[in-house]
Amino acid sequence: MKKLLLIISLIFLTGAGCEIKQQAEQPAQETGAPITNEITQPVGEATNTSEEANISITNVETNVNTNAAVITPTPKPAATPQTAPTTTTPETKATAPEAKPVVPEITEEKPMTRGTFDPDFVLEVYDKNKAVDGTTLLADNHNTDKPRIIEVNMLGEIIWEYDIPQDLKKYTNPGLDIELLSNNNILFVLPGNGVYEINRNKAIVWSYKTTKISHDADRLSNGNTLFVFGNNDLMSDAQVTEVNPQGQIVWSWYAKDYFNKEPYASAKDQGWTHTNAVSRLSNGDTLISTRNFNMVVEVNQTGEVVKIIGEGIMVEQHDPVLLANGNFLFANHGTPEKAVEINSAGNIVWEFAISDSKQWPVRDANRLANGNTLITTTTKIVEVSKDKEIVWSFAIKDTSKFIGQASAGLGFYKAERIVE
Ligand SMILES: [Ca+2]
Ligand SMILES: [Ca+2]
Repeated sequence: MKKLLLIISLIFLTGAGCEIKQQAEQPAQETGAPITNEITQPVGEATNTSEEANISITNVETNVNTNAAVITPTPKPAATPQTAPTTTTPETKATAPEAKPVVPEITEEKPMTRGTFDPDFVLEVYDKNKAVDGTTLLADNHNTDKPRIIEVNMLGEIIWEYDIPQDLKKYTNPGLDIELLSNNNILFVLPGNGVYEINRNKAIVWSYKTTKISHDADRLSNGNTLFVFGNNDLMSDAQVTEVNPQGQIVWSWYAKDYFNKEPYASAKDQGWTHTNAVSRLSNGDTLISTRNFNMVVEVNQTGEVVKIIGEGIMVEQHDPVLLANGNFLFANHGTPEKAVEINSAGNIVWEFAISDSKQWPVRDANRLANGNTLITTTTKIVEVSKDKEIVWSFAIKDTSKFIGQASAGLGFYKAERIVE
């Protein structure tokens, strides 16, 4: 039986590009001497997904052309394949104290779906042993001429892409929200325009058009779609609306019915409430992130507020999620911005700070199956372990235009790790 050894070694250096090197050695058919074939091609050109290979990933020095990758086609294992693992010893430069070698070893591996690496991005960290294997679906608006939804593999290669239609590309802010549906379609929000469902062939299969939508939409288990409106919302607006597949409004929630009183009534920052997230809980209640109130409210089916969550801790929070353990995880603004987990008593039980101003603002935090957290900032999507080690980091390479308020409508917005 063939045995496949996969060695992944990764060094990340600040500003480094990424080189992918596939290597294999096996006895030459006649001489027994190792043979190595190398071809050079840009990252992202067709890569062989069917051949079995030993893969090593090495970030290269900053002066290396990051388009260049050395890819060595791997012969099928010989009758007596070499089984001893080879270890790549990372180079550590004195000038790059951040260098962080990781040498995970995996003995069996389902082939990764390969794609095209966009040189505008950089895969800064990939710890094969600690990251949750899968793909990452994200909204990408680092090039405002080409806002898109992309799915990348763990190497950061794009394996699926949907460009927002040209006539709609101005509707990306605030909140180009994306969500993978159970039918493998993708639901996304174009703020100020509508919510769309597309299939993997990039055909729009459902939509609901309204100018009063922003930030977040969810497909519910009954087939309805729930969305928020918080971009310059008025007291007369519904902050949350649920529509059925036929586009009829079946439920709505008006903050004015409960919060037309101080200190809430006078709130104002890009709208009255700037409500930016909603989710339907298993008990039928609805969790609503009223950003300008710095809290999340749980409302019952008649819209009555039954619980206030995060008061005193939340600061312009984004995308709160109720975890399986009853805690809440959310992206929190403030200085520094953080991903924060609080328990049902309202105490912080975990947090991860993002102090790099180029990553402002932080707008998504998702808990993954192994306890890691996927955090989406404007210029990076980072996966961090429970003990706060960054185990995967996918970044926009050129952050020069990410300055202050201009960053809010640029770059990444939300991301989901998809695990089969
Ligand atoms: Ca959503
Ligand atoms: Ca989320």
